[in-house]
Amino acid sequence: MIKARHILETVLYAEDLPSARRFYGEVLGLPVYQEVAGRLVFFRCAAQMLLLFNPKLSSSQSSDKGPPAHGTNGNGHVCFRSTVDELKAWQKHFETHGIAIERIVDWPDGGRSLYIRDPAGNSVEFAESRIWHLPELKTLKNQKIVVATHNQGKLREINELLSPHGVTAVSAGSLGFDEPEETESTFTGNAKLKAVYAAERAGLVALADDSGLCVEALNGDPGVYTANWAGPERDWSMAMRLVEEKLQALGAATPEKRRANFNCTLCVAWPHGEVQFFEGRVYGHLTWPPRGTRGFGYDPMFVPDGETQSFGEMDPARKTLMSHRGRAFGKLVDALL
Ligand code: ITT
Repeated sequence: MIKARHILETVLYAEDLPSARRFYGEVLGLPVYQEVAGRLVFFRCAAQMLLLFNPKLSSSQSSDKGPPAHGTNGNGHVCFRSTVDELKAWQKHFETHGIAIERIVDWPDGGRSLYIRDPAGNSVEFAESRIWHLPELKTLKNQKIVVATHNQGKLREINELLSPHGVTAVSAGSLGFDEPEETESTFTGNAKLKAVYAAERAGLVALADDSGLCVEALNGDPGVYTANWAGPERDWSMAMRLVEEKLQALGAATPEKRRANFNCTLCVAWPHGEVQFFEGRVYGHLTWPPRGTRGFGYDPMFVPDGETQSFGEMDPARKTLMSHRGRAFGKLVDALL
């Protein structure tokens, strides 16, 4: 189902427009985009617009060409950013819900707005970003992307997270790409390195995941070196044993002394070089001996807070609901899907 995501315009009302203009322009530092003395001031605010209307004038607007009337004496207003395809989808969506389209405006400088009313009579607009000469927000929807991981466990979870969103994912391994050496000392640095490496080779958007287990009693180790602790053969039983030996050497026998968290940093690299990051964490404790055969890596020894099962015992869908990867993905979905 289509869902509203980003607000393109926020509208505020001020009868004393000069004072409000000073506040938003000089105190908050927003640049003025357009103004009509006494009637309106439009500010640019990063990728959104802040519109200031004098309600006495905006609510009495009567032309049937421009936007429908809205103002504090009448109705409020909100505008959601939409692509051309989304505008078509919204129109169909409102028709199936029996909601009347109040007006469709094709603006002289390009771009289309579609207006409806909410049940309280507020004006709700859906508009292309270009009505404000703003670029479309990026989306991964209906794109083909490379998943820059050689870890089959991660790949499985990432594919499950992406598939409901119409994203076609191919793995870096299936394209024959080798693994870049992870030379950075932070999750962000390594996630970027892997994503940029794959994006440059494939000429496609790439998604990388750098993750790890951080154990409090071990001062955050193995952290970014989590995979290395499993050796070149990626022997996870050995890696878990190594963590356990270090905990036992410290006499860490209670859950409080065995606190740990998984971190996941996702990096999306666009072919022209831009990168975006999304981070998620899950806190819990380490149990011994390992329990369960589901999941991958250190899952059998990690028990998330509030749960009795380890990630290795848990149903995969339940793990995703609370996991570091699931949380990082939630942020990615909000921003890009
Ligand atoms: P790529 O770099 O190819 O993605 P990798 O395994 O080398 O694969 P990392 O460098 O990010 O990946 O290492 C993260 C390690 O942390 C990973 O190998 C797992 O052992 C562990 N890990 C990450 N997420 C996990 C999860 O959900 N459950 C269990 N272990 C996890």
